[in-house]
Amino acid sequence: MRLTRYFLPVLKENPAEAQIVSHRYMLRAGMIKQQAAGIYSWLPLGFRVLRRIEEIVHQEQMRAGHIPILMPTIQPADLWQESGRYNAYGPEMLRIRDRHDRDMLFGPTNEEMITDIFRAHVESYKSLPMTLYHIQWKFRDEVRPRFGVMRGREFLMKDGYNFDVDKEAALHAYNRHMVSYLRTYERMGLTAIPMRADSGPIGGDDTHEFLVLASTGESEVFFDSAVTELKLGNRAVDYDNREEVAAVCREFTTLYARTDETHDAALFDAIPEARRKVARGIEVGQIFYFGTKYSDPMGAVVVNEKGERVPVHMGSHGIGVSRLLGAIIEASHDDKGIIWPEGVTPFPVGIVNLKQGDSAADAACEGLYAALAEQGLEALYDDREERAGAKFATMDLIGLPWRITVGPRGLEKGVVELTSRRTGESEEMSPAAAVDRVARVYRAHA
Ligand code: P5A
Repeated sequence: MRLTRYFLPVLKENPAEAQIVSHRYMLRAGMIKQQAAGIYSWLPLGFRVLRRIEEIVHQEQMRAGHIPILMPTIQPADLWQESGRYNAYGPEMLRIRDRHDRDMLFGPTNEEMITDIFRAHVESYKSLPMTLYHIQWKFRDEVRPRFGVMRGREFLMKDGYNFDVDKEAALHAYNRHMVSYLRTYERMGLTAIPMRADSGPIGGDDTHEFLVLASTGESEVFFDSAVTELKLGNRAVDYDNREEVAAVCREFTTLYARTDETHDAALFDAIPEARRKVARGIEVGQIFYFGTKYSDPMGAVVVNEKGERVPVHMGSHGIGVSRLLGAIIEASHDDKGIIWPEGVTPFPVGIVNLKQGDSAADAACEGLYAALAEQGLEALYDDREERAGAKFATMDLIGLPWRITVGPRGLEKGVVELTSRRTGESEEMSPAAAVDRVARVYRAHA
């Protein structure tokens, strides 16, 4: 993408309404525009990151054997009356009446609708286990929408729902989600710690939230610092192997890690003092096992192996897809701007032409641009007639992990400069070597 042909409405000034760094940088980098409290348009740069995050979520869900679908944003109230949540949900639910005076709502979550789909089509345990998920906009009329996409009213969620014949099978689905979430967040460059939490309006006894530590986080968390060292890494996990999946979950949930809702001071005090941490965190996901809470009242039953009709066991599992942009920026930035992890960056690399219009510099940039494209890497080429300082400031603000700087002086020696946004370190090398280096970094992330 050439910057002169792109739409990147960068702001020079700090927007007054932004209280936290991610919100400030998302506005300044021209990623989002507020349309109403907690409701945003996604401008090209923000939309690219959102799509990257969705892609990783899809890949990891499908790797775990979960099936993508798409349910509507608008739901009929009847379904929620059946489950008993229509009145219980309160003012967070945006209630709508259509022209026929039918009560509708903008979905804050989809437990009822998915249960309705299931009961219409599935009759036997032979179709199980099954997990369906979608990535769809939700609306919650939050009392205090704030911090940009972090607590929106309209926000993008991945929500998945498992259907199993009994509790044991459903707990395997719960564990499978936990492992797939760990992998999902790691691919985004995040450490998200599963913490025992409270189930709130979704219901059920078993629930974990995934928290990214950040001083601006809305949740108070208590944990053993050793938990932050755990990594799933590239290990292969067989998602069908109950014991193997459960073992990974034990590894990640045995050390003390809880939100304030479930905090237990006595257990916490038993941790060696140097490892006892109280901090703040951003909730980027939550998983639930709630058994037959929805299948019972809504009549979602299957015939089990013994020929008995039993309500199906369910859980639901959510990732805050749009919130993740904010969480990643909170976890990865400096005073000049965002530092995107390679896994989610809007463009893998930026090209800065120090002297636009200089025939050697222009030709070298075009050459780099084409060579990167050949490697499957779409560079963002700053081809504006701007001062070098302004170009660097834009690149630093939007946070591409790698920058190739091209100028007439370097080209006389046959070199360009490759700079890491994270370390700030620069190295001179031939254009071909720079392309090769960047391509190698991204191959490692593929
Ligand atoms: C699980 C999937 C649920 O709704 N039902 C379907 C369950 N869980 S949840 O914890 O309430 O939400 C899942 C994740 O969505 C994100 N989230 C938000 N993101 C931005 N703005 C909001 N107002 C908002 N509310 C929830 C969180 O990441 C949460 O973990």
